[in-house]
Amino acid sequence: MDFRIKKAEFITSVGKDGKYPEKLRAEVAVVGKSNVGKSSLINALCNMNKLAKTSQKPGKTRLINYFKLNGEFMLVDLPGYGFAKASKTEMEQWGELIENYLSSGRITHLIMLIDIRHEPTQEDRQMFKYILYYAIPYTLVATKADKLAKSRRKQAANKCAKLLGAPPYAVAFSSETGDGKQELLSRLNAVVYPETDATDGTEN
Ligand SMILES: Nc1nc2c(ncn2[C@@H]2O[C@H](COP(=O)(O)OP(=O)(O)OP(=O)(O)O)[C@@H](O)[C@H]2O)c(=O)[nH]1
Ligand SMILES: [Mg+2]
Repeated sequence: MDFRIKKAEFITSVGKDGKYPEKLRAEVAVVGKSNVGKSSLINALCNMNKLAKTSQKPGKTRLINYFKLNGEFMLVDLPGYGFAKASKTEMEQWGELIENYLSSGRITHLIMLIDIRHEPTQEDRQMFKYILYYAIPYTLVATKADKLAKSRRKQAANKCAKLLGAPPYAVAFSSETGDGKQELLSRLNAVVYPETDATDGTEN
């Protein structure tokens, strides 16, 4: 069945006060280093250009931003790490915000993004360790696939996963071309509606 995002709305931004919104049937969060394309991926999945704010400059998303999808589950945009211009205080604030969130027990699934063109950074490895430590189910996604020739995308994506120390598979994704979008939507469907064997029960 063709799972689609029919409705997406911004709900709230959460800072260090940790006032998370009401929990829905699932909460899927997007993590990765600054500028890797987290907010762009959310927009691509929702077919909305300006739902999550994006920027060419790293460090755009500073808070935990909640979007309610199809009125039933949350997709969460997180601030990125590895932002070169961040001050020490900003890095500490980021650490506190993210660690509190990762350990909150709210996350159903994490989508971890890595740039398809680069080796994982030290911070990517650290993030992956957190994911394993908190035992959060995850999907690895290699972004900006459009920057590589089509013939190289799958292999490069899998290599990113392998270098991270994960099982060697990542979805090759591009928010520019829509590469990997259907695959990621299927993952979302399976994560949000596991009991219905990856169908959302609607007739369409
Ligand atoms: N070519 C290409 N550019 C992309 C892709 N995804 C994002 N970008 C560009 O990368 C830049 C950063 O994208 P964002 O979505 O704002 O990145 P982010 O991970 O949310 O960054 P922070 O909020 O700073 O953590 C923007 O200029 C996007 O247009 C992609 O798939 N392909
Ligand atoms: Mg962002």
